[in-house]
Formats: sequence, C-alpha cells, structure tokens
Amino acid sequence: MQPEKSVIIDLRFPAEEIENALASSFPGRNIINLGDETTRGLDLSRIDYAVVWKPQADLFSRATGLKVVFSGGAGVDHILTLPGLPDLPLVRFVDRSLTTRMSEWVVMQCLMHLRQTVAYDENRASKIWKELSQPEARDVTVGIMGLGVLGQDAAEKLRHIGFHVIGWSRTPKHIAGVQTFSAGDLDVFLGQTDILVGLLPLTAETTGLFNMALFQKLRQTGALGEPVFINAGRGKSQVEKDVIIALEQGILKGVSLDVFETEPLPADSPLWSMKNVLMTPHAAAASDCKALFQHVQNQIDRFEKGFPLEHVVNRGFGY
Ligand code: NDP
Ligand code: OXD
Repeated sequence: MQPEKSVIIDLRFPAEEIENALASSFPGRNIINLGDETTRGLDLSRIDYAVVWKPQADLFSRATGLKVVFSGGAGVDHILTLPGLPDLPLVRFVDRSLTTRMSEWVVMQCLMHLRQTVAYDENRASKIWKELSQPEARDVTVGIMGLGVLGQDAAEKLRHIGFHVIGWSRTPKHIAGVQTFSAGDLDVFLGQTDILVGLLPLTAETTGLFNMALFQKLRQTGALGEPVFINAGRGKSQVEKDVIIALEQGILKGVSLDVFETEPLPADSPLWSMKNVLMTPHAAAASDCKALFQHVQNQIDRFEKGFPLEHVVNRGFGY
C-alpha cells in the first residue's frame, strides 16, 4: 500500500491556532508545518500538497513535486502573483464558517448605516438626546458587486432582514428575490443602489473599480440621503483618495472598509479619523484553521479517489 502523502502547511496565521487545529487534522498524514523551526532545511521536493497564505519566498523552488496548491483563504490574488507559482490546480477556501462570518460583517455594517450608529455616537459624546428619522430596511436598496459564494449568502441574509437587494456579477445570475445585473448593466445597477457592498476578487478588471466616477453614479436621493460604500473584497479595488474626497464632498454619506490599498493602513491615512468611516483590520471573515484543514482533507480525498477537485481557481479570470 502507498504511504499517505505529506502536506506542507505554510500559513502566516497565528501559530497557536495552526498547532491546535493540526492536533486533530489530517489523520495518518505526515504534516510539515513550515512555521515550526525544526522543518528548516527539510527536503520538500517529494511533497504533493501545500496549504499556503503568504508563503515563504522559496517555497515553490523547494517543493518541486507539488500536485495541488491550496489557498488558506477565499481570495487568491496574493497567490497568483507569487514568483515561481507552478502551473498546478489552485484550490481556494470555501466554507460555511468563512461565508457566515462575512455575511455577519456585511449585515452588521448595513444595519449600522441604516440605524445611524455614527450620528448617535456623536450625539452621545455631546450628551444630545435626539431621535433621528428612521428609514426601514425595505426602503433601502443594497447593491452587491460580486455574486459568488460570499455575495449570494450576504444577499440572502440582507433580504431576510428586509433590505431590498440587487446584485451585479460578470456572468448573469438567477437568485430568488434579488434583481441581478451583469457586467454591461453596471450603470443601471449603480443608479438604483443606496448601499454599495463590494465582495469582488482582485483582478485586472476590478483593480481601482471603486473610484469617483463610480461613486457619482450611485443613487444620491435614496432613503438614507447620500449613498454608502462598504468593501470587504480587496483594498486595491478601491481608490482611497477618491473615497476620501467623496466623503468630504458628500458624494458618499459613509463607508465601511475592511480592506485597504495598503495593509496595515498607514498611520497617516485620513481614513483613521474621518467622520462616517467604520473600519476593521481585514478581519471581516477570517479562515478558521480547523475548517480549512478539513476542507483541504476533503479535497485531497477527492483528488486521490480520482474525482475532480472543487473550487479550483480559473487562472484566466484570476479568481
Ligand atoms: P467567488 O469567486 O465565489 O465570487 C466572485 C464574484 O465576483 C463572482 O460573482 C464573479 O462573477 C464576480 N466577479 C469577478 N470579477 C468580476 C468582474 N470583472 N466583473 C463583475 N463581477 C466579477 O468569490 P467569493 O465570493 O468566495 O469571495 C469574493 C472575494 O472576497 C475574495 O476573492 C476575496 O478577495 C474577498 N474575501 C475577503 C475576506 C475578508 O476577510 N475581507 C474574506 C474572504 C474573502 P461570476 O459569478 O460571473 O464569476
Ligand atoms: C480571504 C481573506 O481571502 O481573508 O479569505 O481575505
């Protein structure tokens, strides 16, 4: 019988989380956790699988026998640009826990803008007791750009709360209760959107997409007044200087950002202290290590039984 194949783990995640998860993952397999100093200098040339997130620079020149590369996250832009990335199947992370976390974040941000959290916080700081006008979720249209795994789940949950939800994606979609638009109909989609949610991968087409010209096309007369921009896809899809000017000029009423052009966000970015900016440090939907390793194990099992891998990245499209 063939010995069980080994798996390289090369993840810039908290070491303790990786170790805890590895304790009960990949039964019967030899695991080489490159976060462990004792693996330094090991021969990796005969290892079949690697699970990576911001891997070591020489990983692919050492691990020359890989058959599949697994991304530690849902997004793969950081892997596709790695020097020496072999021409192998690249599988991204798709999992209930990650999807649920992202929808929680998106729903929370939409509700915070709907319920005017920033304005009430300001009033509280000045001890002002004043009720503000209260639009209903159904009066507000949330437009989601990116109707993949994350966009579709967020759409369903926002709809459940009562928001009117529309969505935009590269190829046409049919989603119950959600009016959908495809690439060519972007302007029509934007013109109906009060809260814009970005859940797009970073590709050549989506780089710099959230810019002033786009913000100006959002509905300016919705139930919230000016529109709101929310982004948890990738920071390089937004032009931050345009976000700042749009906020200053009242083209945008508020923003929620989890991702930034440069991460960590530089200390001199005006976004840190601007009114109506809610932000989190690329923490909308972290990968749960245990769930990640289970997903990798499932895909390896499929691969070794001769079934097609799932969630394989299309390198031509870049996601
Ligand atoms: P999917 O691949 O499932 O979905 C991507 C969606 O974007 C699809 O609907 C796709 O269209 C659409 N899309 C891609 N390119 C274009 C384009 N040029 N024009 C219009 N639509 C486009 O990805 P996920 O939903 O799983 O994840 C989305 C992104 O979220 C990830 O790539 C990652 O960058 C980010 N992310 C961020 C996290 C965080 O913590 N902030 C955590 C996890 C992910 P189509 O359906 O037609 O293919
Ligand atoms: C991801 C991320 O892509 O956390 O999974 O950004």
